[in-house]
Amino acid sequence: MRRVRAEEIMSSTLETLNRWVDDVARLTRPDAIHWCDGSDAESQMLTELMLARGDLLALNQETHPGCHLHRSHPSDVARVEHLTLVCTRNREDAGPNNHWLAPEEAHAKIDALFDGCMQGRTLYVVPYCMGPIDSPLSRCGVEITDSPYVVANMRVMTRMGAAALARIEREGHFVKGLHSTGDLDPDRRYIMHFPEELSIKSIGSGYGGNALLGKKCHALRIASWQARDEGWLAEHMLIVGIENPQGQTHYVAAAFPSACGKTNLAMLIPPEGYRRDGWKVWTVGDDICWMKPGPDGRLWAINPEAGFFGVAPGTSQATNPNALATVQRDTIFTNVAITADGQPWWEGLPGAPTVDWQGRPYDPANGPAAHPNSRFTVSARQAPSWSPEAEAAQGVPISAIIFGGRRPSLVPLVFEAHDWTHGVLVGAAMGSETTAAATGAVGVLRRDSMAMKPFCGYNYGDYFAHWLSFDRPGAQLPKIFHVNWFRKGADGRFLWPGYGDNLRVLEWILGRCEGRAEARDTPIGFVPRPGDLNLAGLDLPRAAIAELLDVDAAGWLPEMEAIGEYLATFGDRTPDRLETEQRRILAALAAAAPAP
Ligand code: GTP
Ligand code: SPV
Ligand code: MN
Repeated sequence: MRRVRAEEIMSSTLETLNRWVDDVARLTRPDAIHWCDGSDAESQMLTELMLARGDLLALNQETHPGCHLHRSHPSDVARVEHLTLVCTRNREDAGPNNHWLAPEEAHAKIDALFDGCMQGRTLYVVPYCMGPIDSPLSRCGVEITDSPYVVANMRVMTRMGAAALARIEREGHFVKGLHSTGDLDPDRRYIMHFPEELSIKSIGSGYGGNALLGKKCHALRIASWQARDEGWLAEHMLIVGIENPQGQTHYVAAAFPSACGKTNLAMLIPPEGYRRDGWKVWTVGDDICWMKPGPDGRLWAINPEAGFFGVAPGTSQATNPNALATVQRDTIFTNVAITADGQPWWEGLPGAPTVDWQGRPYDPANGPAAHPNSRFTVSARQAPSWSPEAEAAQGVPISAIIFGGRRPSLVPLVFEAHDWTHGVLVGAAMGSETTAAATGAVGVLRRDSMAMKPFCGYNYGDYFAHWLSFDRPGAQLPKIFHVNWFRKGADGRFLWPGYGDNLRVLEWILGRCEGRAEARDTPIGFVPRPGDLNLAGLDLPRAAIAELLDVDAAGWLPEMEAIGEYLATFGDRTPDRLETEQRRILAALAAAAPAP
């Protein structure tokens, strides 16, 4: 632990790092500067500090040893997409998918807010590594923050401290992230990205993706920009290993929008019959995936994170027992409710809340007891399903890529793209209902290409072209699929049981990759017939299965037209190959649809 006065900041052998810390300290005027080493002693010191300040509350230490509750400001409970900006010299490079400001104007605007904002506070220098410390696929950054809660979360979510600093000093470069909680006024809140400078500035929020800058800001927005330049992919995807009864493990990466099931799929527990047969599921990552073609032409993937920042509500013994087991100890809970004996509580758990997420006595008239975007922060190593390969320096080879979203109608349970180009179109065309993970209306259907709408750090048209560029001689690309766990019946209830039973769909997907599973060809792709899926032991009406696997060509026509209009919004940055593919499918749908 090195705690120094603001004027003594020569704490790294890297001159550019010292100079940056110095410049930031001059601007923000903290009382003290603390270089984080990531040690247990430091973590304990920070926990005690936060307990003393009321930033953390101890939960029931008998049932939940090492667990704490943090309540964020009620106006600061989710990502703020309208205040998240990508600041490139040329506006077109950020694209219509991003909010934009010219870099000089952006710096001036946000630096005015940083001016003196750390007076009375400690400035923490947080060196971190995204990915295993020894992996060539990993990338480092330094976050400067005045929030001990952010430091504590970064320690769980990244490889934070001395080892990361050593790698940064060796490499000589790092992503710069400057963060302050400011005054938490939503009118003085911005999350700005400067991909051309490899830097991030965030002020006015202490919450999740707005403040833990290694996560969405670095590992997706900045990394996607670098990945485009360097020939790899930075994606909003889980990574999961599926071990079959023969003992072979295949890895799958899946992109679902925020709060649409990544953590749950990554930690899936097989249904009873599958367990008996010897199927096992291994978690490699639950939110972010960095992939790069290996010498064998396959895509090799790492999880750049070291922990889970997972959605609490809905996590239960029935839906995600792995997650529940993971959060029994050493977990930071944010904005959950508590029970009379001080245990964390959220909707979906047994028992009863007595105090809600805002610290008020629980009253159903005030809405849910836990905030719908309440979260747990926990080390990935605590998951019973944590893969032995999760920290491998070379990553894991990906056999299938899955896209999916919340689609109450039209979109079948699963289908397979005809080829890579079609698969990129399927990803680009993704739509999903909005969730509580971002501020704003919930349940509104919007396009969310590759689940990256809030996270792609550059023009989506260029991003689609980058995806297409992986299809080249020698490539052994994964097959691409689309799933929809959220199809609803006429009664408004989900048709598919989801969770553990999603393994039935994964089995078909892997069967397709190995050339074993059957399907019927349709204009939107290959779709299983009911007999092609293993539905043994599943109590589901035949009509529900038929509806889940139906392809309504007449219904798809306007959807495919809307996809064409959407692609056109990226102008001449949209690759021709994608528009040609969209027109091909449109024509096939028109031929298949009954005449009106
Ligand atoms: P982020 O961390 O925001 O990126 O979310 P995520 O994609 O990891 O979503 P998560 O797995 O946390 O799930 C979000 C919500 O969807 C939870 O309330 C889950 O209970 C629910 N959910 C997950 N999988 C399924 C499923 O298969 N079926 C249904 N009906 N709900 C699901
Ligand atoms: C998401 O919103 O996709 C999350 C949570 O995973 S946050 O870290 O806030 O981005
Ligand atoms: Mn996410």
